[in-house]
Amino acid sequence: MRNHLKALVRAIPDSFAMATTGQPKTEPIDVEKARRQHRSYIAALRSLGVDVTELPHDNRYPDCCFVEDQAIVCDELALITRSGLASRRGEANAVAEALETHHTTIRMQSPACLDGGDVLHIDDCLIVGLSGRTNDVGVAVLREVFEPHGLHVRAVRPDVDQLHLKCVCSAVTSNLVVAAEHLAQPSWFEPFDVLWIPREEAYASNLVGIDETVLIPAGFPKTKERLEAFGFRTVVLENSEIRKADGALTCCSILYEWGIVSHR
Ligand code: CIR
Repeated sequence: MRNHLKALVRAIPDSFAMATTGQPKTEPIDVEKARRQHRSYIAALRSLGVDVTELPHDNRYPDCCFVEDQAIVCDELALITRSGLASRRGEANAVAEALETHHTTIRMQSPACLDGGDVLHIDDCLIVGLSGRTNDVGVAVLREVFEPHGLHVRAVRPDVDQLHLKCVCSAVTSNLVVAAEHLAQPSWFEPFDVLWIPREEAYASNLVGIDETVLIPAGFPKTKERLEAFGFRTVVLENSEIRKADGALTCCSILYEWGIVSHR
């Protein structure tokens, strides 16, 4: 049985329509709709027994709701990252303050860069993507902080078109990854099992698994079907406005186990 699950989330700022995006801004972000979608996400986490702490938004940082990028938390240790996007670095202070209450926090320093969206934590492995947001020095810091605590760090190189590693894969249980065909490489995930989903549904490879339930974004029927065939219950969440800001489900929380310190 796993430990108690906690999540740190951060409210959507009034400035969310100005969030960073690499996509053409064809349709503007509807901030109120984004807030409704975000509230449903939080409600879904709570309904699954996750203890959620919500930080207030900060309008100076349009991307501040994407807390995942700001810290890597494993057991009692929290590495506060230094985002690969300079305009997002100020977001880390509030996240660090919140984590300091219960964790030993370490702050990543220049020239290291790493976004949490590049770190897939599965069992005792941290698979880290060298994307445009994460550099070799960031990976070295990740190793330095977590390897002495029994975690293994493996660096992989996602396609240049991907914002983060977890745009094409995420962990659904402590032994199973969901990954997009042709965009993720099987060797990245060895020895774990992989449930492959079609490339055209790659956005849905970013999902949140909690026990036998998986939160998935709306609009990806093949992924839903494959997960259900695998025995999971799916909870479908509308995510259109978060997606316009290049966000997905994992990036809206820092989800970590808490309680008994693991056997590692
Ligand atoms: C950014 O470009 O940094 C934000 N607009 C999106 C961050 C999404 N984060 C994530 O997937 N971990």
